[in-house]
Amino acid sequence: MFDFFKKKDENNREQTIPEKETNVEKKNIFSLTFESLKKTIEKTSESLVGNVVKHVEQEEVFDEFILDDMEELLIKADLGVNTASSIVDKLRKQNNLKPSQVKEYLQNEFSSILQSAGANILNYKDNELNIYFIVGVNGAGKTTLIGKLANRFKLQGKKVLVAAGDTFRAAAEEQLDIWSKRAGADIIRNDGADPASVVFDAIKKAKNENYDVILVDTAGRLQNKHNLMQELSKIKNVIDKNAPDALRESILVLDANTGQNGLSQAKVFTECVNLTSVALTKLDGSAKGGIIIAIAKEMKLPVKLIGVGEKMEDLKNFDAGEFVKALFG
Ligand SMILES: Nc1nc2c(ncn2[C@@H]2O[C@H](COP(=O)(O)OP(=O)(O)OP(=O)(O)O)[C@@H](O)[C@H]2O)c(=O)[nH]1
Ligand SMILES: [Mg+2]
Repeated sequence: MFDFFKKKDENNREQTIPEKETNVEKKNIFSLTFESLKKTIEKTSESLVGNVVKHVEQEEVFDEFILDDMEELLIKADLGVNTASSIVDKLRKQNNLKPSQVKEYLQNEFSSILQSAGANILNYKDNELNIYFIVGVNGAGKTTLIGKLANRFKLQGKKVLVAAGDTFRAAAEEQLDIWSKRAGADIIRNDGADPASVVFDAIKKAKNENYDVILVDTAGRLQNKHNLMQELSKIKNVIDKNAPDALRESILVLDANTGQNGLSQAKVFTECVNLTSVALTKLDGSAKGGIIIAIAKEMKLPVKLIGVGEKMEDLKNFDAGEFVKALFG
């Protein structure tokens, strides 16, 4: 499979791959099969759907006790208080619904919430510079995501530059260096420098040398550290000012196991850098994937990528329709 893309790369990088073939390859490399998706979100499905449905569906009517229980179970499944109560409040008003229909009701609700957050496809413009600004708390999986994304873009024949904007943590640049070498991407690093200046240099190089993609790594930071959050705004301003015509995505990397704290992360990070999407990492084995729905509902932010393991190829596209089907399937 990989040879297919590599061959295209070596022979003629500019040539468009016929759409039909691209889709086939994308489905194989960049998407989980339905069965793997089901397995990956098994625990999330149990907590978000299985537990609720089991508790509710045998009842005769939706009385206040059952509705309260349902709300509590949804909150426990990392849906967040606001999203859980809005789903239950809506149900309260639909007095013709029976508890036996709870599964169908939840499925429709989750689908429409995810759809209303926007498209799941990572934005990319051909023949333009595409800048992906990667932010998140410590250890969320930012550097790993960049390595995986660099690999993905290289497989698609793109010219990729990685900007080592984490000049803070010891060995961060080294880690990024290893990932970019593995992916075959170039790197800009300037150990100990101001991250904004590394990003400035990266944009300059990318423009001069016609890169397709810049992936900007940043140091992990807790959302309550005001100074560090200000530093992110500064980097974002450098990107906006120096590459106003580039396609720009600001991606929040969220560890799926963070649960509801992810909402507070999304709120503060988006205030600083105007997020366009979320990458949910470590979904493999997590029972807390319900946060995807809370973020869609409260922040109107689409999840575009999911991390399902530590290896290069363990980055997959998120497909809201398939996700809901697998949750309920
Ligand atoms: N199982 C699993 N592990 C992951 C995934 N993504 C990242 N990890 C692991 O999470 C750990 C942290 O990953 P990093 O990429 O270093 O995280 P980071 O956000 O760059 O960390 P800081 O730069 O310290 O803030 C590593 O051990 C990764 O292998 C994933 O999707 N699944
Ligand atoms: Mg890192």
